[in-house]
Amino acid sequence: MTSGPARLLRDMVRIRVVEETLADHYRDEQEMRTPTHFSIGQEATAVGVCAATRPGDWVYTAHRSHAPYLAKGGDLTAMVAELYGRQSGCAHGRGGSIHLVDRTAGFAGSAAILGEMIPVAVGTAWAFARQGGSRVAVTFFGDGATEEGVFAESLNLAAVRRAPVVFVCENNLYSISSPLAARQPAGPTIRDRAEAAGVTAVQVDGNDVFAVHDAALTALRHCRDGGGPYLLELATYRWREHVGPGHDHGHGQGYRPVEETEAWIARCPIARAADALRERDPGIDRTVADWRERCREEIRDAVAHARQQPFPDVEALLDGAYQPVPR
Ligand SMILES: Cc1ncc(C[n+]2csc(CCOP(=O)(O)OP(=O)(O)O)c2C)c(N)n1
Repeated sequence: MTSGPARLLRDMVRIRVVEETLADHYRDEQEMRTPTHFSIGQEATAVGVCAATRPGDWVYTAHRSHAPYLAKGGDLTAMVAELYGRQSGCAHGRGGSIHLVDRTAGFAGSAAILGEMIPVAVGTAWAFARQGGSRVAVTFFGDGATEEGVFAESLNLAAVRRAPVVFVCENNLYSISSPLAARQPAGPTIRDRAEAAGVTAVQVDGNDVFAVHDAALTALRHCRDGGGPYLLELATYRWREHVGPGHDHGHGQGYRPVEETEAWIARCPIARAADALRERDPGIDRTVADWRERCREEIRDAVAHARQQPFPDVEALLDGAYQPVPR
């Protein structure tokens, strides 16, 4: 039973197991020399949206990249090798966690500069439209990125050109340790700001994978039908620290109230999806346990493989960094 709703649940379970395992290795071994931004707790946004895309659609993300990469079908072995800095990594060991790419899967790239990939996705969408056909570009970013000027410029250009781009804001309330309420005036939401720029926009519960998926299907259809850009503002929450494998609530860091974090953990997107499916499939918990076991083997193999791979040659580190000037 891995079609439709069950597939959405399975994909979330896989991402959760992969990230939990990578976080343990990261903490215990100190071998992955790359900053890691885990999406544990936010799996429904990546899975709900990416499952609504087609293979020809391109996905871009910011730094919180593992979940959308895997949800879009990015190669797990190549991702893990990238985190370990190996030549066989998806960016040849030069990018790390923040610079994932798997063009075969339609995962066009992720980048660390806040807002950087938003205009790139708009440009791609505009190119798709000019080529004809029905391809769509999708760009994931956090609420913090919406405070970059390029976000407003990108909304504007996308609206003027009716570019087939889906803006996916994973609103997890914080930009590192800064709460949204300290950064934005009370009143206009991110959805409101998009609408003011002429972009169709909706707010969705980002921990409800089925609601996210339905909204994403609508957004992508709207783009394919020539309706112009669409923004999904998805309310969600990260369970771990901003960067790194640890938990920061209750550790004296104090920027997130413990009760707030616990309330969001109680709204776990995986538990909620399993609850919703249990009525139709009373055996769902057994199935989830089997998936978890299989995913543990898959990630164990990927880590073992990565650790045997060579690092890039020092002399080759600039390969791909510069392009010859065309004459
Ligand atoms: C232009 C720029 N300014 C600042 C930073 C430092 N920085 C990295 S992540 C981050 C916060 C991101 O918050 P958000 O966009 O909400 O994404 P989240 O981490 O919550 O998923 C900041 C300020 C950066 N990478 N780029």
